Amino acid sequence: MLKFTVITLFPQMFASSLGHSILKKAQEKSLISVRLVDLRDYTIDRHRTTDDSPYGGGHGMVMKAEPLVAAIEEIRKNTRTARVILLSPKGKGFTQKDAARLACETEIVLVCGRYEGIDARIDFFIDEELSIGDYTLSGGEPAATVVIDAVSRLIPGVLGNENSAAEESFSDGLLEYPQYTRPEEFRGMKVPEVLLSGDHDRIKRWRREMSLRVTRERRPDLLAKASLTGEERVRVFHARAPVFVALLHYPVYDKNGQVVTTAVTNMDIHDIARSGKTYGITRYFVVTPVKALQKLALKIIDHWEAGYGSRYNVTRKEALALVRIRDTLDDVVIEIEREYGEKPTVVVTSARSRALRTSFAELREMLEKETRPFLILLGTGWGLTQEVFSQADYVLESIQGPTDYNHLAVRSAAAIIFDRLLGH
Ligand code: 9D3
Repeated sequence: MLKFTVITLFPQMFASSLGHSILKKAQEKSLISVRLVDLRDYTIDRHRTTDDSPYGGGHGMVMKAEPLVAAIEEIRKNTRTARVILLSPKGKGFTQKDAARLACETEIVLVCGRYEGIDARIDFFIDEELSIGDYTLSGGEPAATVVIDAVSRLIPGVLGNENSAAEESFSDGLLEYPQYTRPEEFRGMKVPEVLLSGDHDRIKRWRREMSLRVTRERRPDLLAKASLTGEERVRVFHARAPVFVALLHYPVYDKNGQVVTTAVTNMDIHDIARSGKTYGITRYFVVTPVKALQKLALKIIDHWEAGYGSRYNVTRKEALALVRIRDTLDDVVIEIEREYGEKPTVVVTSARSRALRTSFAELREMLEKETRPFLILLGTGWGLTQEVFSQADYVLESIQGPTDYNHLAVRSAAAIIFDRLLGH
């Protein structure tokens, strides 16, 4: 039996929530009890006041400490083990973990505040302070109701089926899979075929998959803490479009608008590889038709991959493993298509602002929703040529700082683009 005692100015507010359904049954079965203590009964003055104006001035009223402490001490006299909890907007956020912890107590005292706050000296008479979320309530009563409900459900016998609580959301840290009941078709919407299949193994896998997807979509913060298998962890984080990057050294413009081949640089290879590795880029193509420059690029990579550098700096080796040197953009597109069975969606970037740009947010959303491969093209020199632009499916908006100086190194632009499209 878990005893709740609620100290409140409005005991009537609890009648409805405690008088129905699960909490009503839990009390009838003596699995929990709820005693409502009217704070007004612990006032000491003729007017039975519970609030007063704040020292130091300011609007609103402050809840007096004396009646609250009188009520708490009276309760503590009878039960030394009672855990006294103040519901307050500045408390620690109440979670399922707290509910599980509190379900092991024998007596919980919930103190509900009203007005703009409570005299700070109450702190010495309470064990902990809980909030139920980042929004403003009119008082602690709805929060106390929430705590009683969430805690009671975890007490053995309160729910009809012992497993229902465990099966629900948050138990394994994931959101719930979608549920359906009769009819099989409603307003043209059919129940997923798998649920009618009778194949319980398949149903279980489908539900797990849907839980993972909905959690990734709506509460990616939960995934980090959820209990996933290693395989699930990999799958759920790759259930997005694979993103390829190509750094084009040809065809690009020089500063006079001539189509040229630029030189391959050590730093562009290294730095974009490291940013790419950090943001989960699938592969980084360095495109140049010049054999001598290809050789140079390979030498740089080989030094860090297999040569002395591989022992000197292991993390750099991991990043450089993403790099491939290719002759032309067409070779890159064909290679991705061969591997993924689908032509990549080509996205070009440019420092110049133009009409009809796809925003970072739009592309980010596409990358999250889709599974077809994307190829992001980065230009060297004075930018990608018109010919490359005409091959593209999307033109990404340019990066704009607060000044009119706009001369980012391509590796800096790459890092910013990766963060905007793929950063947490
Ligand atoms: C001056 C700023 N306000 C804090 C946000 C004052 C204030 C507003 C509302 C002080 C107390 C309240 C009443 N709220 C609660 O007692 C409360 C609460 C909440 O407002 N949000 C989330 N959880 C809780 S638990 C208790």
